[in-house]
Amino acid sequence: MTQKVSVADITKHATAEDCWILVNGKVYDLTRFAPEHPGGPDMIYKYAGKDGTKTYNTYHSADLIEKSLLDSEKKGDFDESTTTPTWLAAQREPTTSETNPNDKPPLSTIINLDDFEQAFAQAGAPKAQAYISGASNDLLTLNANKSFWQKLWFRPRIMRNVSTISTRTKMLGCEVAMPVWICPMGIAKTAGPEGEKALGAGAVSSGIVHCMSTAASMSIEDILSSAPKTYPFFFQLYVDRQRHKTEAVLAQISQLDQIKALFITADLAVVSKREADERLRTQEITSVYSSQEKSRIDRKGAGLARTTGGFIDPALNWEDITWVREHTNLPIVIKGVQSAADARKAMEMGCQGIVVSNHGGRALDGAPATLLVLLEIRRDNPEAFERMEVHVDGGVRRGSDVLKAVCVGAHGVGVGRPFQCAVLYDTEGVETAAAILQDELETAMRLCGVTNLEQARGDMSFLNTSELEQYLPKPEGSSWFAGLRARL
Ligand code: 173
Repeated sequence: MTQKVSVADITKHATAEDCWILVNGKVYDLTRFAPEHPGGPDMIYKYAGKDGTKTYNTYHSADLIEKSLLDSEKKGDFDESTTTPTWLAAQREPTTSETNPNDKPPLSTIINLDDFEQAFAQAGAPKAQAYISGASNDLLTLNANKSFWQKLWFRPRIMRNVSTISTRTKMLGCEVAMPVWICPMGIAKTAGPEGEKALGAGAVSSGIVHCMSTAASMSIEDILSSAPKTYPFFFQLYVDRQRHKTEAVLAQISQLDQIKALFITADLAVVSKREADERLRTQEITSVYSSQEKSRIDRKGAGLARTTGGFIDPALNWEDITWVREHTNLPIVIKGVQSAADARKAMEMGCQGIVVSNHGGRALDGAPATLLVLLEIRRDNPEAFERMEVHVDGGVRRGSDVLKAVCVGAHGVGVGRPFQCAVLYDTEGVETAAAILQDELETAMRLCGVTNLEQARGDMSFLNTSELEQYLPKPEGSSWFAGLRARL
């Protein structure tokens, strides 16, 4: 028979050295686990001797805690009959940043992807908003990603009978309605209660693919349950400092037929400085902790990203591709390529694909706009597009951006924040975001005189790149700077 744990019992274990917490009706001893909690120990100590259910459920799948703890740490069922008004009052959150009282605009008023981000800014939980919309330092790369798509112009053809067109294509072996995938993004449950399930189900009804994140707030099985048993997904991998954990993840996903490609994130060796996120978190911590405890908070700020990203292995290097290959037969896609030289390296290592990405401006601020890198690869290493799939993400907000990417040669395009913000409206929001992109892509194709994507793929005669050329790095060895080095 399971042990019953009373309020009096829990409150006896309310310190970092002896820390019991109530989660979903069960009481756990988290003393041993807290220091290794990926979200940082403070997030756990905040609920020592208390009910942490609400916050736990915002970030994690229900079964995670059971999987992470030893049997001896599972203390038993919470005895509801022992609650007192004082204890219940003490369980109220000390911060208001979890919720936002503003109403969200009706979904019918949303007509483009930017509207989703605006709706989220208005009605999403402030902490989630800071995390999702945020990017590194001065947001240089975030803004450049978006604005450079607007410097690439079309050269349309006319009178080409565009009454019937198709956006259907194949990405990494998967038949899709259009060459768009939903980027991997952490903790989607902070955006809406259906979280990653909304991303999965929305992808299914729109005929596109969701690339699920290592940092998801739901288990892989939960996310897969949003789709029919044969529907494809991609999986994004962060390599863990504890390599055996990554090996276990690879073993797990290798068993799952629905996962069709492995995207290894390579552009975030360390979590960068996300100021919006850090400002909010710092405020929250300041209001919760005593001044003595505050000294534990380092000078690097304490945003959600930095406190949860410590597991990411900065030792990751090209040789590790061989190690990953030993643990999976899936196509390997390197996500985060930011130069033609690294695209070549991935190709030479035998990878099946790359994603030209700078993590949506959330990694190195000052990294080039992804469109510029895509063009650089096309100029300096066009073979890459033949020998593997070249994908791109970052700042894509219009179906016409998707067509532009395809004309440069891309096989697929990742879209992130707008989909995450659409989770505010659950699956229907995600479907609406995809339908908007689909409609915009079709319209752009018709108005460019393109009836199917194979006609346009890699055909730069549909594009005018003159405005962008000045921003491209000079080909290797020919720059003024390289000349200067040679003279020294
Ligand atoms: O961009 C991110 O926020 C991100 O990829 C991440 C994932 C896990 C932990 C920290 C950051």
